[in-house]
Amino acid sequence: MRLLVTGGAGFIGANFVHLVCSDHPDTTVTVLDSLTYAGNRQSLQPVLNKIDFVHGDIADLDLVDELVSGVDAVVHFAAESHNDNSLADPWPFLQTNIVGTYSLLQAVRRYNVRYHHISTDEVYGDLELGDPDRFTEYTPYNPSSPYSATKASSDMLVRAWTRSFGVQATISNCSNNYGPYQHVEKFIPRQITNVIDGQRPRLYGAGHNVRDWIHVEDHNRAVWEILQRGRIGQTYLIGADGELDNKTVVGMILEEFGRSADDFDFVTDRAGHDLRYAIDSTLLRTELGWTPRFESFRDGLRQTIQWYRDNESWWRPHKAVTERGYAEKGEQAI
Ligand code: NAD
Ligand code: TDX
Repeated sequence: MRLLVTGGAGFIGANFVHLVCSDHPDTTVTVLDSLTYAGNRQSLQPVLNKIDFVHGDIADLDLVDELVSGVDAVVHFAAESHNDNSLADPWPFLQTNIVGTYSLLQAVRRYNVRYHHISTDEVYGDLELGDPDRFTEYTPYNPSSPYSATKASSDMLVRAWTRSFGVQATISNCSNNYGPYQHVEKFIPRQITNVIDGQRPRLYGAGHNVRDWIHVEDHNRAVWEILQRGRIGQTYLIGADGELDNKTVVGMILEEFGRSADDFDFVTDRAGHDLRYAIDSTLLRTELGWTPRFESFRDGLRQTIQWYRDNESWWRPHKAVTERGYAEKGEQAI
């Protein structure tokens, strides 16, 4: 199979390319990535001799048309992905997440190429704390942030192109990922690298917001299964029953470094901060037989901490500028 992977220099996309190169070496991979602040060619260093890397924008209709004409399938990871940035400046989110998806859909429609769309559980909005409810494939869309609204919009485009034009598409909506190669702006890497630097982790609001954590490898193995055996037109939710509140996660990180679990600062809350996400992945498990391999979050977290300890040269150049960005957005200890 000849595969086009968009956003392959980002966190999840790079991990996906590593997985495909190691587990499915008969697959030819082309990565299309515009190398925004979140893209890092170094994340693909170990496999650069096995793939084609194209530096370009998914919203470039001519480039996308040319690349899609030469492949059997597209897996679309590229996005502006950080909620806090979408609150500060929504425009790049509309351009990449909506217009970029449109550009890919037009090309896969033209060449009848299989398309898998990577999305997020955030399109469903949030759940109450302590509520037994979880998101399913049939939960109504109710996005809260500019980021999640643009992801919801892109999902809607995929559904429309599938129904109206017969595009051979599947969609997956996954919960919060953690693991190697995640940008230091995101919650877990930010706190790990703060602690490595002798700083205190920074918790938004009261730290009681809940996220449903999944290791990036488990997410990507599910994506591969959906690409191979998913039903066209179907949405699959991906989640590993990993609900934890943010304060608990920060406590676990601190403990792994031998520091007290309450050695953190509360800082300004995120505007519109979603309370809780939780995924019911029954469909994926029963229909495609997927199960997560990372059964223990603590083990996955420990491995991730070790990766950040071992790969300081990967994240160090981005740390100070990211922290400056948070300060400029008005983050303050409360
Ligand atoms: P990321 O920000 O780490 O990586 C995004 C990548 O896309 C970067 O390499 C960037 O350079 C590239 N990119 C951005 N704009 C582009 C454009 N216009 N043209 C080409 N490339 C462009 O993001 P991530 O965390 O790896 O997320 C990947 C996908 O998974 C996104 O679609 C996101 O919505 C989705 N998702 C993420 C999570 C999570 O926890 N991180 C959870 C569920 C779904
Ligand atoms: O310093 C922080 N302190 C803090 O308490 C940061 C950066 C975050 N948080 C909180 C906010 C959230 O409740 O931690 C939680 C996780 O935050 P993020 O890492 O920003 O992730 P989230 O907003 O939940 O979105 C993530 O999961 C869904 C990804 O960034 C999205 O791309 C994905 O769609």
